[in-house]
Amino acid sequence: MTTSATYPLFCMGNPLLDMQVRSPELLQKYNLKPNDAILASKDQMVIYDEIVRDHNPTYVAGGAAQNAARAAAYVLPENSVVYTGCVGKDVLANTLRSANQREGVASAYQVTTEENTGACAVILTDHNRSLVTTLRAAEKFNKSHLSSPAILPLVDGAKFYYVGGFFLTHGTESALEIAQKASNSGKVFALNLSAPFIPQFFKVQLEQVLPYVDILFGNESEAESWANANGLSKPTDLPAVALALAKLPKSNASRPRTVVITSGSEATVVATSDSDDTKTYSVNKLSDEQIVDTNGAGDAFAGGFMGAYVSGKSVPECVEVGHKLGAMCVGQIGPQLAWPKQQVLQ
Ligand code: 26A
Repeated sequence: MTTSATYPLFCMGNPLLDMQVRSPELLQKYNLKPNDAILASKDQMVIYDEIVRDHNPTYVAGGAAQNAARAAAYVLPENSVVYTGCVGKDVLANTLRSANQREGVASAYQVTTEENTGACAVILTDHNRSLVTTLRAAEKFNKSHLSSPAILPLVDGAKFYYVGGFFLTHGTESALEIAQKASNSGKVFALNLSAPFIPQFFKVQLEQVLPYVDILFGNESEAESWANANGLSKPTDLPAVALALAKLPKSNASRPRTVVITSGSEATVVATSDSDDTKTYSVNKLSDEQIVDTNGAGDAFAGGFMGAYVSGKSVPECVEVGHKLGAMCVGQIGPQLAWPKQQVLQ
């Protein structure tokens, strides 16, 4: 990144290269759920070599927040989105940089020589995707990067922030720094729950960040996981769970918290802290033939929503843009959108 410009939307997460394969056998062999996102256990670490050796994977830029950043850039004017995370000094990182550049995201990576760039094995079966991640360089991200001379102006210059819940596996201090800055200056901080294991196993970290969250994204299984971890009586009642999340204490009282829970092809639920009612927004179901794979669909939704939000659109309009980009992503291989660019924001 060579520019000193500032960008309205600052995103942070784990930059990963996705390695996609379609293989029910791999699900079985590595004991994976068809639809999940996990960190690879020691025993599962051999999956990456096996995929390269035997499965001819498709490589695509991934990393949940980075996917969302590219989706936001899709609907915004040039120079609107910057993304940070930690990569290695390798060709994987170059692939990610190229995708960002092509799609209008400025890469403000921290670069480590200690590890290679992270990777995610994406095992596709039917319309499901199982994500198995090795973070490598991504978990070497250091909070000092955020106050380094090149990055600090980008942090301070932004007006909207988007952080992946996945980042809380190692980077809670950095997430808190951004979240608190945003809250103290009345800017908008958005977080994605990212995966069921985040509210389950990173409950404390999530609790630390939630008071600063203005916009919270999640899907039905993440909402259920949060509800279970917090003892809610009806963990599958999405409107009730969304409302409970919206009503959690909030540090910046100048605007309500908005909680947006997607549910695949079922309706999206939105709750806000200033109301006891929730709203639902139906989703246009795609036919089987229109579905390529579902990897990155939730990120495309969140990124589309954020892009529209940054443009000053209302929440119903943001949901509509999110639905459009989610559907568009499902029609492409992996976390990608349709090119040449289609006009999404009116
Ligand atoms: C910490 N973990 C497990 C992760 C991820 C992740 N991004 C950040 N951290 N595990 C999977 N992903 C990404 O999620 C996208 C789909 O939503 C994958 O790289 C994939 O592109």
